[in-house]
Order: sequence, then structure tokens, then C-alpha cells
Amino acid sequence: MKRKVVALFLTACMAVSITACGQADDTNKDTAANNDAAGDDAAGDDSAAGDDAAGDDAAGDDNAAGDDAAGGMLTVGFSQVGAESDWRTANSASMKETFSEANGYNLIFDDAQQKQENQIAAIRNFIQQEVDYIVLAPVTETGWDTVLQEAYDAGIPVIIVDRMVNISNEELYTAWVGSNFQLEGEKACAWLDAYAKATGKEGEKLNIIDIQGTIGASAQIGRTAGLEAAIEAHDNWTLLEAQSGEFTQAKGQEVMESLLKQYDDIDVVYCENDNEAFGAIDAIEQAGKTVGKEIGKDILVMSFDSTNAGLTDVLNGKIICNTECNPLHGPRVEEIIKKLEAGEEVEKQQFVEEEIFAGTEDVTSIKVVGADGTETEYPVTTVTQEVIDGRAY
Ligand code: GYE
Repeated sequence: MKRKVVALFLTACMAVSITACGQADDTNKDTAANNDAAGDDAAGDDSAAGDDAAGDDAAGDDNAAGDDAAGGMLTVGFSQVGAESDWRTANSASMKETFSEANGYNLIFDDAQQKQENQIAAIRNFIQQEVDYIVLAPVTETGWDTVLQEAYDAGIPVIIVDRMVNISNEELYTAWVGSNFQLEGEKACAWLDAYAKATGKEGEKLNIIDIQGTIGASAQIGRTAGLEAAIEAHDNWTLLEAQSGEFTQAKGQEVMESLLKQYDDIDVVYCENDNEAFGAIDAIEQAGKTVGKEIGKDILVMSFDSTNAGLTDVLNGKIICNTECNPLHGPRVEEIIKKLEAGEEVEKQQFVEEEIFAGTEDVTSIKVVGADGTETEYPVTTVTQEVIDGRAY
């Protein structure tokens, strides 16, 4: 069984922890890796503006009058970013599984192929169809004011999931549920700091590469900010370069290949998701270098998400530290919708609890200092096959 992170992160707003309950997801890096690299989506549900090619929408069109009275079905329009990563595949599966017909929903699933313009078109289509709820997983934070105002004016509640929106009027969405991405970055860097100390390499110079996520996405903004703060705090840590790998394996590999030609003294590659890490590892090995655990000798690969394939690479010694990002948002969004249906108040923002995994036993826990100066301790789980088998994604 997996250990739950005990620490609860509190922001000025509030924090709610929700226990993940999920479904098995057996995607692996080979399937997810190549999906969005060329902008084409293997999942097949790449319909523009909500014509639910995934086949999981029985009632999208016959709900024009918002008639959830008919059979008590609720119509939910979900604008998904794309299918760029294993995380995203698990997230889509969670939403589809939760918002099934058997559970009383008509889900209109729209895959935007990582393009905001497709998401805006999908939301307009949902408004036209008079769906009961709009769920948006925004590709980037900015650019949502106009379309969310349109949804608001149409009286359709909008629930934001995963990444955040940055809008002038917070009233334009009803609730958000997702991860604290900056905390994820801070945890990863606290681990690296503790690992250097634990292995007697505290004062050694560390040359770091940041393979960033999609620029402007909350997951990129937070994880990059976590690293930048740690670099500021360590005189011996140098950021050689930060470049986007777009959260895909293909782009992660491409970026790493070019950086390996530029730098021959890379110590750490901080990949902002698992799929980028898979690509970076391939590039490093193809260049005749070794990924591993020894500072000063190997290239240490760090990652985020902790998907099944990501943790398998931790177990294999390829990724040294993997900070979890939990994609199982379906049940969380459903809980929000159920409360709204019952006329109950919902939290405006809900952060999910997450773990941190490592491929060594050198660091058993890390401490992160919050903005208010309080220190929180998080346990580090050493990855075993049992740990991997006990996880849902
Ligand atoms: O880490 C990455 C995905 O927004 C949290 O998006 C999500 C990120 C996740 O493509 O794998």
C-alpha cells in the first residue's frame, strides 16, 4: 500500500485534501510518448469543439434545452488539454470513468491538442449546447477572460481542473482543483539538497539543466519557480539552461540532444514531467553518457508526475527522484458537481496531497519552508516493485 503524504499544504486561501481513489491505468511511455509530439492525437478524440468523437457522449446534442430532468442525466462538457503525456492519459481516463452514463452523466469530451484556440472553440460549443457544467483543464494560465465571461453570462458553472487560470474576475469560475506545482518544485529541490548532503557532496558544484513544461502552464510556472528559488539559495548550483520540452517525450529528447552538444559538464537534468525524462534519458544514453545516482560522475535525472512508467525508471536507476502529481481528478470534480447540485457551498480552490519518491534510501524525509516561514516535513518513499504495483496510475 502506498503511504499517504501526511503534510497538508495551507495557502492564504485555504486547502482541502482529498483522498485519491482511482482506476488502474496501464499506459506506458511508448503509447503516450508520441501522441502529441506532432500535434496529432492517437486517442482519436480530437474533435474540434465538442463533437465527441470519443464516442463517450450519448446525449451531447439532445440536451439542447439543458433537460437533465429527462432521466436525471447531467451533461458535462470537458475541454481537455491534449494527450501529451502519461499523466494526461491517466487524467482523461479518470474523467471518462467518473462521468460515465452508468454514473448518470453525458460527457462531451474534447481534446484540444494542446491548443488554446481549440479549447475556446470547445467551450463556445458547450455553451451553445447548454451543458449543465463546463470543466476546463487549461493549457496555459492566461487568455480566458472573454470565453469564461461568455459561460458566466450563459449561467453555466465552470470548474477548472489541473492547471490554473489567471483571470481578472475570479467570479468567472466556480471552483478549481489541482496540485500545488510550486510546492512540487520546492520538494524536488529540497530532496536534491538533502541528497547532496547525505552523500557527502554538499559543497560540490552542480550544473543543472531545466527541461521545462509547456511555457505558461501552471505546472511549468510552479516547477520552474521552485528550481529558480533553490538555485538562488545555493551558491554552488548553476542553471546552465532552461528550455521547454512541451511535456512530451519527443521534445524532451530533442532538447536534451542539443544541450548535450553544448555542455559537457551537466550534473542534473530537472525534467518537468516523466515523458520529458524518458526522452532525456534516451538522449543521454545515446550520447554515451550515464544516467545514475553518483553526483560528479553520472547525470542525475529528476522528474515529476510519478506515473507507473516514471516510477519504473526510478526503480531501474534511471530517474533518481520523482515528485508526484496526482491526475485522478474525476472523482474530485464529481464531488464538486454533487455539492453544487445539492445547493451546497464549494471550496474555491482545492489542493491535492502528493508524495515524493526516490531511487535511493539516503534521504528519508525532506523539509520545505513555506511562504509564512513555517517548515513542513514530507516523507520520501523509496521505490520498490510493491510500491509501483500498489498505485493506480
Ligand atoms: O505534469 C504533465 C502534463 O498539468 C499537471 O501536464 C499537468 C502536467 C503534467 O502534460 O505530465
